[in-house]
Amino acid sequence: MVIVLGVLAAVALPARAAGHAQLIRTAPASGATLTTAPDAVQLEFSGNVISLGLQFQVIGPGGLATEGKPVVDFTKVTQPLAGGLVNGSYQVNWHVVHDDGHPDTGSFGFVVQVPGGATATGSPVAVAPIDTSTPQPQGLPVFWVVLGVVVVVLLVAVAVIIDRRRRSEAMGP
Ligand SMILES: [Cu+2]
Repeated sequence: MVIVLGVLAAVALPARAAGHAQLIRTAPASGATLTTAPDAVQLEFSGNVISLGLQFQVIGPGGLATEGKPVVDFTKVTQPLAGGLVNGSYQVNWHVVHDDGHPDTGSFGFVVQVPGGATATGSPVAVAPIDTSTPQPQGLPVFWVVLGVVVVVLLVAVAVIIDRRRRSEAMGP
């Protein structure tokens, strides 16, 4: 039994290390036609997603349909939608970062077709594409560098003063 488990682990571990978590499910499903307007879009991955670098766009006939920020719950990311979505095609563009630090991006579409539902009025709203570049750590602000130098200079000055006092006390009568 132990040997069997060991062999299984040896086979399974490299396969797991080879790639990060995959998207395993979306709600609504890709290509779905819904007769009830959804109140959220949810992605489910095979591994955890971190709360950093999350970007969601849900673009419908009336422009952006998202409301509020996406929420991460371990392997699931939920993006709330505005109420009363009009009928038409919606495109979801997403960008997440897996817990191994790798970014992941994708898109899918669904159709809202509520019987007797409203349609968009006016011309479609242009939406800029999401920024899928990996967030880079920002450079150290000058303020903190200057503060660091000042602190070091003060510490050295204090050390010198203490050292002089000790020496003068030692040389005293
Ligand atoms: Cu990865």
